[in-house]
Amino acid sequence: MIILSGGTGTPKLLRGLKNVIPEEDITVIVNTAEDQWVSGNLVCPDIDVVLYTFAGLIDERKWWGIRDDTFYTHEALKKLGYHESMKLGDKDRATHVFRSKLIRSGYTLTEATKRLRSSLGVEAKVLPMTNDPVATMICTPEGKMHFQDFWIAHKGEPDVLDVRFDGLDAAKPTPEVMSVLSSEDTIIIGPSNPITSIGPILGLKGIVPILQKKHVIAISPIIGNKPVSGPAGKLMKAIGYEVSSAGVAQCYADFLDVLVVDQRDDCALPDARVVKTDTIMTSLAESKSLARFIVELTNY
Ligand code: FO1
Repeated sequence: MIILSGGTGTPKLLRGLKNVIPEEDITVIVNTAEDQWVSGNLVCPDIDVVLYTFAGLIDERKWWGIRDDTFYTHEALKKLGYHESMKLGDKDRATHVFRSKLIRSGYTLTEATKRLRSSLGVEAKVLPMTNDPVATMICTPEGKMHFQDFWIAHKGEPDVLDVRFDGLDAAKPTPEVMSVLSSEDTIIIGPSNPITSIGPILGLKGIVPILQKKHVIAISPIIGNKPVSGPAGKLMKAIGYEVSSAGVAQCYADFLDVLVVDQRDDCALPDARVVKTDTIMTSLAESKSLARFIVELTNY
């Protein structure tokens, strides 16, 4: 089963899915546009949340970082007068140090992620969307800033005028991504923010034409007019989409076959089938239940 992921919505589904089908049957294609070099190391939030979820390490209170991590290095840096806006845990930082060492010695991000998977005992395939640098930049009245600076340092508060993906036009999807996408008939788009979590994957050359030949099932991260979590609403509105499941369907209009929406949502679509279930995943049981629903829908 192939799933596109970014942010924290889809990992909640993966937490359930790994209990419903064999983990080695899952391939996750992950957004890398929110990656950022912090204090000399490459932090890949959307890859790490997926790795930590499969490894059973994710901090499920925040959906980033490692459970029960400590922050001694982050605090020590602060005492020295250097403040990292991304609060990196000590064990989490080890992941970034190892990944960056591999990258500096010539590994691609895909190869480095494969090494991390094996060190963490993750059997699912976790594929970065590209090995090339791409950065989500948020244009605000205060200037253009990296997504992490907007979300963490500025607490997601500035008005959003536009969203740009620096480097996306020149970036190529990896051969591994192209190969797995070609190999399956059904592709799942997880309940992630369609603009900044899934948008960069779709913006890579060649991805949309492949999806147009596939059966694409997306899960809406919006219920009514509110995103389940995160900045999806603000970002969708800024780019001119309605904040609703219909707005999500518009983002995927070029290839969408089925949209899974919450049972409380009254979405109806002219060009895609709408199916309803409980999409809120505040517990493992709810994650498993949505995962079972998706597995049945795909005739896995
Ligand atoms: N999110 C925060 O709101 N505050 C943080 O200090 C923070 C640190 C952090 C460190 C590592 C990591 O992998 C993710 C982290 N995140 C933090 C989450 C991150 O900003 C977003 O969840 C992702 O970019 C997904 O959209």
